[in-house]
Amino acid sequence: MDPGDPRKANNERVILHIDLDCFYCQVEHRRLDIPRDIPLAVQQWDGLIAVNYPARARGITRHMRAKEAKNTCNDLVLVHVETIGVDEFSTEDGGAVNIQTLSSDRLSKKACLERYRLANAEILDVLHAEIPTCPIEKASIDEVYIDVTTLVDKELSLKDPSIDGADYLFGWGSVLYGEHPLNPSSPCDVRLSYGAMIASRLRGAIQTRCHFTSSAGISYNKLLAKIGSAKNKPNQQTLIRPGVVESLMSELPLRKLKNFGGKLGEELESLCKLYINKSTPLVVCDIWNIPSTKLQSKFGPERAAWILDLVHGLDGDAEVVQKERTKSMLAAKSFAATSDLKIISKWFDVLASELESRMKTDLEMYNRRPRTLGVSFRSNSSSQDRTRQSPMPNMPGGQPCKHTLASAAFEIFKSRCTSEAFPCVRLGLTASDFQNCPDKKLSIARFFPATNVVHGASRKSPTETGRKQQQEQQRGNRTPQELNTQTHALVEYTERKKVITSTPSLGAHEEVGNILSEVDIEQQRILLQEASMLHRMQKRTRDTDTICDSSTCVESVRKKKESSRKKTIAQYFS
Ligand code: DCP
Ligand code: CA
Ligand code: CA
Repeated sequence: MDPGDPRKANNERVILHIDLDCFYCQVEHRRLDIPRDIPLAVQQWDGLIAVNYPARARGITRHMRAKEAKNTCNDLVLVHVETIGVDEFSTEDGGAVNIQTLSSDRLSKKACLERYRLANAEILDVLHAEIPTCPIEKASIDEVYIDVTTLVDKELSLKDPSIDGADYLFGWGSVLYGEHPLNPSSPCDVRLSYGAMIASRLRGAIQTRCHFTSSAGISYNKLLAKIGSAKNKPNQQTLIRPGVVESLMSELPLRKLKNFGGKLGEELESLCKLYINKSTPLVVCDIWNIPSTKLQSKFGPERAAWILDLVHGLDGDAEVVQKERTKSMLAAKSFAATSDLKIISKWFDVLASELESRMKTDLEMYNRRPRTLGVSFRSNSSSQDRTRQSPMPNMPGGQPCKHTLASAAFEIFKSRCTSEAFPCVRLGLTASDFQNCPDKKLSIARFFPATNVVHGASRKSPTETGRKQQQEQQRGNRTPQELNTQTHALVEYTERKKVITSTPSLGAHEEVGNILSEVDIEQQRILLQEASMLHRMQKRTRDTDTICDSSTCVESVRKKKESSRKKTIAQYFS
């Protein structure tokens, strides 16, 4: 940032952005029990919409045609998204709808993404259980922002003053962006280091309970946290400190910055090209070369200031807004132009079937019902959908019913849409305006009852009590050797963390992630302190050439600290 620039970052918050790695692929790996090292892609009709990392290494990219991908990598596993349709499109029974999992006919079926939405709900459930007090904002089907500032503040207030400040500056497996190590006398660095610990724990919990890897960005605002999570994919986390924005923006492709993906990005690119002549692709900080007067005349003073803020890594301290439930549900389908009401009616059967399934799930999970039904349509002479809304019809027995939805939608269409809709190329059904139902308290935990079955379509996640019992059991079942291995892993990890700019091996990282995911924040704090002490003890004994294994360290630490601690690492692991 230009030293004369009045912009100043508020770096007092700690924001995490967690993004799942090749999300749809991981859902399919888990569902079909396909080993993670097999190249796999998820296709929707002809095109690929998700590609796993082994397949990426073999040259497969998103948007490739399925056939081309198979030619490039002949052992690529292709999984088609779930489809939903009406048999032969000519059912006589009022629209019996089958959900099929085969790659199938685009002309009579629609893609259904419900299994990925459910996987997302599982992840949110894990996050809420881990950090119930922090705002979590669902940003898309596979990413969240989390404001962990209050948690970090609490941790800092509990910090053991006898422990050297520098010992808190672990990256917890983070790749530290930029050249400089974390600075123990920088309050922001210390806070971000704690944020990294929490990110590591959350990723460990997602891995342990859902069997998904994720990547995270840790920074002081949402904009930078999001850049961070994409920086070192897959299965890593990146810590972005103040002071590195210039170098960050000098390597970030212009169109990759949030808000610059669409038309605005295009306009900025054209402007940049007037002022710089370069053969390499434009990066965000190239915008710094556009004279501010030009930016202002093109976008107006307010928008120009906003653009410059973004380019300087400032997002107006956008808040993390607690948001996890959709405000509306849309099932939509594009098709060849038609004015045939019979065909329209069949598409409403398909759309109603999907909406019914989603409304049922939502009712189970969140105990709420939509009050408004929307019918949207597009004629082939228009580029936009139009919508007609109506109160949601009463459902028999209060349960979402596809027949009721389909006939209500068809009636709305016939009475209020046909004059503008034909020839029609797209239809949609929307449920919105949700209202909580009285009485029953249902939760996502109830929706995934029973035990932690990991594979298959009927994956279930444990209730909170079940989870705790399971953890107790797992802990109790560990052999001394296993416990010692974990202690070693933690100690070894502590040492690795000292070299924060290097990426720790995934093995050690996962192991520590697993340990962290099983303990609450208080125990985590103790583990952190103990681990740093073990590290120092080991270092000291090495320095004096004394032979000392980690169990001796554990014992001496335990003795030394026994009186002042409720629980030590030795107790925890023995
Ligand atoms: N998706 C889609 N169509 C797109 C982009 C994404 O259907 N044009 C779906 C498939 C992805 C999921 O959304 O799995 C999440 O999108 P991401 O952009 O986060 O991509 P991935 O999670 O697949 O990969 P990465 O590891 O790069 O985040
Ligand atoms: Ca992703
Ligand atoms: Ca994403």
